[in-house]
Order: sequence, then structure tokens, then C-alpha cells
Amino acid sequence: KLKKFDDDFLWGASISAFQAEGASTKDGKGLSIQDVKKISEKYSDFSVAADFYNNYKEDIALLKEMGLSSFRFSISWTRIIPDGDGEINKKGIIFYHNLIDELKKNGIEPIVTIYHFDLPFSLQQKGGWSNRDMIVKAFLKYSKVLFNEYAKKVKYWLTINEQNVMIMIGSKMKFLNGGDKKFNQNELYNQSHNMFIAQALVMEEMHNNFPNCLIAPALNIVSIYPNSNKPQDYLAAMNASVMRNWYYLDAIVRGEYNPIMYKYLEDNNFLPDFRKGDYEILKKAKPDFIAFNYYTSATVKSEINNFIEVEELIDQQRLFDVPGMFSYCENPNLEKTEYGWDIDSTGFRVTMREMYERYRLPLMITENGLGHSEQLNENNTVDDDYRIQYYEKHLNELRKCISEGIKIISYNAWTAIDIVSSHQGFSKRYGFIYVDRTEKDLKEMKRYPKKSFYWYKEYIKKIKY
Ligand code: BGP
Repeated sequence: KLKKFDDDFLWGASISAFQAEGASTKDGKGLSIQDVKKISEKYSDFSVAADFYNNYKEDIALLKEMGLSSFRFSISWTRIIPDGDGEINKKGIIFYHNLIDELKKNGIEPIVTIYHFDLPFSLQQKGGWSNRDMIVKAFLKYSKVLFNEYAKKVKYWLTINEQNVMIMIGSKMKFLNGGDKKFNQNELYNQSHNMFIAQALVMEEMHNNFPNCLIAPALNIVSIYPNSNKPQDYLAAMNASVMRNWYYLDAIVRGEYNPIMYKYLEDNNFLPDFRKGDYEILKKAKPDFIAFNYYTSATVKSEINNFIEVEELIDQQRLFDVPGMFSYCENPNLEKTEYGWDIDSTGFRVTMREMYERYRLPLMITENGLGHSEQLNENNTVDDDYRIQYYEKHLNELRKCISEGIKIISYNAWTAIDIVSSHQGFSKRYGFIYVDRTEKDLKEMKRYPKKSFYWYKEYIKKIKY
């Protein structure tokens, strides 16, 4: 027997600033690493994106029509502080006041991500996340500006989007924390440590001064399966889970370095530069809930693969081989999306259960969805039945988790409107609402609800009663 969703359960959808807003140099906005990185000819850049900056009122009207009660978006650091740690840009401050006010006026709870892949370019030039003194100070300053401005209106806050993805693929892909830079493992684990410290100080600031708000990290957490019932493969899956999931959550929630991860870092000379007092900083700060993004699960084995990595084929959802720990492999039991991501709704349930059993904190889903290339049909809509099926299956598992007593606050689908994919252009669409543009042709950027829009609307309505 399945339980009902609580009345105050927040039904939402997500976007991020650099992928949706556009207006990348308008009204005083400074450049972020996303604005300056080289983008393959095939794909559009982020300069116009979905023009959310100019269109947010119309978009919010549609979200209201869909029946959403929450909307998760990120604030662009360089719209607020153009060079990352200097002067504040009034127009940027006003934009987000207007956006938040518009959401509240329409009965939609804002869920704000402080930092989603768009590091200020001038901070990257000063060393970015590798320059501890600079970045910790800058991140804290930026967060304080946001809290002072918006904490009265915004209850739910998210610190850093997908720290684990940025660190895990930071040596393979060039698009996340360094713009066009790839890092070595040493540098990455230092960056990760600096993110832990910066994030802990920001959570502490919130708890000390804004007790009515709640704050959490937003990692990409997934279940990881062994490829066979060989004990070595089971161990490999545990290793992969430590490296992808628990190292991050143990540090953020418990204020500890996971011991298996610590040993791995030590053995490979990747230990970060700990400073005196770091553990106290980590211990003091605890998130109020855990936010996480989930698209797909992963499967691993113990034997080493001998494949050659081609950057074009690398994807943020895939695991890579870590010799001595695990090797990535395909899972033949799962269907795939058009873009090759495994569809695994049971894995969604496994993920929530694992997290709740480990940490006993309420959960919030900040991203879950399916990317597909799409075009308007003759009825000016998109029959995205594949997306509806994806959501139906995942929400069913979510409901099972709630019935089993796992506390879940909110579900935010990725994405509300079509936006630019993080590294595969505008053709890879996730929205409930179609945005009429192609990779390079901006057209009028009109909005058209897809079939999934009406489906989600009905789902939210029915499930409430
Ligand atoms: C997550 C990011 C999002 C989003 C999503 C889909 O990793 O937090 O920003 O992009 O994945 O990925 P993609 O756009 O590459 O398909």
C-alpha cells in the first residue's frame, strides 16, 4: 500500500543560470568560465541560452499553469559580483529580487543554488578553486551578499551543484570548474577540500544568522552495482560508491573524511593540504537536508578496462576506471536514453534508501529527467511520451520511498523549460516547455508546452488528493 504525499510536498522543476538566462554580458554581468570557454562548432554557446533573463515572467506564468509549487534555479555569481570578489552589481541584485518576487506572487517556492558550474572567470585566473585563501573568502563574501539580500524571501538554499561531478571528471573534461582547463588529481582533491571548507563556512554563516532558512549541498548521487556476483566486483562497487558518493557526503554531513577514501588519497599522494582547524570547521557545519541530482545508475567491475578515452565521448554521468578501485562497465539490463544514459528508476529508490540509511536527513531531489533531441510537430507541441514514461517510473519509486518512511521534501524535475545542455548544446532538450530555437538560429524563442507539461500538471493535481 502506497502512502500519499504530504500536503506541503514541493512539486517543482529546475534550471541553472548559465544554461537558461542568456544576457551573458547584459546589465553589468561579468564573465564566468562558461562564457569564455571554447565550444565545439556543433553546439550553441551560453550567450543567449533560453533568454530566461528577459522572459522569466512569461515562463513563471507557465510554471504556475503547470501547478508547480517549487522552482529551483541558480544565481549567477558574476551577475551579483562581476569580477567574483569585488564590487556588487546593483542590477544583478535587482534581477533576482524580481525573479523571486514573481515566483512568490505565483505561489511558487524558490529553491536557490548559490553556485552551479559558473565560476567567475577572473577568479579562475587567480587560481580558481585551487587558490584556497582567495576562493574561500570570495565564496563566503558572495554567499553573504545573497543571504543578506534574499534570505527573508528564500527558505531553501543549496551551496554547490555537483561538487562530485566537477571533481571526478575535472581531469577528463574541460567544462566544469576550470572552463578550458583540465586538472591533475592532486589539484582536484585540493579543490575538493577547498570546496568542503568554503561550503561548511557558508552553512555555518546561514545557521548563525538566518535561522529560518535551510541549507544543503546538491551532489549527483547514484547507486552503483557490481557487474557480477563475484565478491571482487561487489568490493569494486563499494569502492566506486565511496569515491563518487560517500567521500563527499561524509565530509559535508558528518564532517569526516571517509576512511577508505583517505587511504586511497594517501596511497596515491593525493592528500589535500589540510590546515590546522579544518576538521573543526567541517564538524561544526551540518546541512539541514540532502539535495541530490539523479539521472542514472552506474555499474562497475574489478578487472581493468583497456579502453582509450575520447573526450567527445566522455560524459558526466559515466564513471571512469580508477585502477585498484573499480572499472566502469555497461549494464545490459537497462534501457538507454537517446544520449546513452541508462534509465534506472529502481536505482533511484536504491539511491534514496542508501542515503537515508546512512545520514537520516530529509532528502530533496534537485534534478531528475531525460534529455532528447526534439522538434515541434504540426500541432505546435512535442509528443514526449518517453519523458512521461521516465517520470512516471521515477515518481512511482519516489512514492515507494515515502511509503517506507523516507523523509522527502521536494521533487524538482530537470528541466522546467528547454535550456542549453551543460556540454551538448541546445538540441539535447529536457524541458516540459519547448523553446523554439535551434543550435544557432535563435528565432523568436517562443514557448510551447510539450505533452509532458500537461501530464505533469495532471499528476501533481491528482497525487495531492
Ligand atoms: C547535471 C547538471 C546540469 C545538467 C544535467 C544534464 O550534471 O547539474 O547542469 O546539465 O546534468 O546534463 P546535460 O545537460 O549535459 O545533458
